[in-house]
Amino acid sequence: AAERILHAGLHSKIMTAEQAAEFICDGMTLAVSGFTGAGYPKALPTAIAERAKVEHAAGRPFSVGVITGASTAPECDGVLAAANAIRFRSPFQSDPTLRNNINAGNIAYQDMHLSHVEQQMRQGFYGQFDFAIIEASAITEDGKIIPAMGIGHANEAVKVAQKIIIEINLAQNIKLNGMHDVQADIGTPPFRKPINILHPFDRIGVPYIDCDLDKIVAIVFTDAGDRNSKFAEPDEMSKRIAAQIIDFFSHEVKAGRLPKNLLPLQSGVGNVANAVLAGLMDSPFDDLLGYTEVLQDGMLDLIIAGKMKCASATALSFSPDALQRFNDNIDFLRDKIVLRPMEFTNSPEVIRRLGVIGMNAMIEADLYGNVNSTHIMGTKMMNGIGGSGDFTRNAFFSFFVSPSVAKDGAISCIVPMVSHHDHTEHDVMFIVTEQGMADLRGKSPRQRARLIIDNCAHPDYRDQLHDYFDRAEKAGGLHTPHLLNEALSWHQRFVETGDMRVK
Ligand code: 0RQ
Repeated sequence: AAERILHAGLHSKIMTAEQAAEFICDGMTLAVSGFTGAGYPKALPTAIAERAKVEHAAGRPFSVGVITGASTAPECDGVLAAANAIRFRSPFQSDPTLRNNINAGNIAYQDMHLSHVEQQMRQGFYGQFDFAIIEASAITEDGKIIPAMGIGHANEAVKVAQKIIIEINLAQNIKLNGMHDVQADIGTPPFRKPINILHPFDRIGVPYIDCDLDKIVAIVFTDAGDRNSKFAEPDEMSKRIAAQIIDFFSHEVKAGRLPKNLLPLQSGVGNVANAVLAGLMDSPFDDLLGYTEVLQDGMLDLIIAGKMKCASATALSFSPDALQRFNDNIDFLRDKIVLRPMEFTNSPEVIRRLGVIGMNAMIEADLYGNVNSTHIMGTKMMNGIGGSGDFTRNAFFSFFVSPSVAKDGAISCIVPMVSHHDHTEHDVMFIVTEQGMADLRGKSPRQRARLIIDNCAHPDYRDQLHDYFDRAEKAGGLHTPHLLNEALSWHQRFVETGDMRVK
């Protein structure tokens, strides 16, 4: 373990996770590293959760605020939520125990555009950060922190926190050293400087996180792996969605509106997003580029196969098999993958400059192209908006993908009005389901509605949608027709009967 901490002066800070957890007290706010199941601490959260249980058993309150990069895993968000140790959580999560507690009203959750998080930490919107808890793969001789598989907000966390606890993960490949690009200070408005990324692979910083070593109060070890969830093999549904996007790319290249190697690709979380990238493997496109926040199996395989030249991300989120391929090929991948803080991977400035193609999954879209990515039936949080808004609004092409129905057809993912707005009709360019694709560019709301119903909605719901739209048009208000007392009735029907279909 000692070879992971080359700075001799820091050896005296090494202790067990249980000892380090004693520093954490009720009411504190913690900046915890982690992004989409990578780069989160594995040992310390369990020790903090155990501490919470002891305090609760003694009749004392114990809960903390937790601000991460994005989602973590059961051994971080899960154990803390199960121990009732979280009072506030931001900006993204996907753990079932945490989600249930948020939706039961036990945990206050703020859903945030990920590109906003670091500047809000800097500006003190979350209050004082008592501790940063950061996963790292090593610490160099001069005390530089080498992150692990994800950076997220870790660079900002160590800057703003009063004290720092570092969790060194012995399971992480030591050869990750050199793959990160942590930028220098970009300043604060009105003196903020441009982020000088002109190509997805431009390096503009240093390959480590710099921090005030006096703030480090504890270093703990773990050898637990990242979340490494398995992806489903792309099913027929995902393949049909992917094929339409790839056909569209071919069409645009032929028409001279897209370069032959497309534009830098961003792909969201989940199986469909992964399937689009898997589909590109057999496509005619070469020398692809990635500019994304989460790099999953599909993109890794494109790079290993030589189809993608390089990719920029803030976290590597792999299935167990893909992790093996990553480690087996790490020497080849070192100059093809760069990991940055999420403030940079998700920067509207860079996304707009590079002309990124954004592809994200949705929960539902409405007739006019408004998209809900976060709420089930308008009231219950699923995961969060994550980076989907950063990319969608600033992308060269913004795609939203989803199967046309959920829950065996009881829910239509095309509805009269979305039950929560994450991405407005102004940002959404393409909606794609297994039924077809709607290109919303250059179209008025009413033109969009017919296209979305006919191309994207499931046949079981088309008549019902046309009926709603026809009656809304007759009711007047002919720019964006709606029947206000009926617009959310499909959701209400599902809540009451378990089915959106009119029987
Ligand atoms: O529920 O698992 O209980 O069956 O929602 O649906 O189809 O498996 O889709 O896993 O791709 O997730 C939008 C949630 C889609 C995700 C969302 C139910 C459905 C199923 C999941 P079950 P699928 P996915 C970069 C980008 C926001 C963040 C983002 C997400 C479950 O993509 O969180 O884009 N996006 N980040 O049955 C009720 C509907 C439903 C529905 C599906 N209309 N109503 N339930 N479901 N449609 C990454 C980061 O930002 C970090």
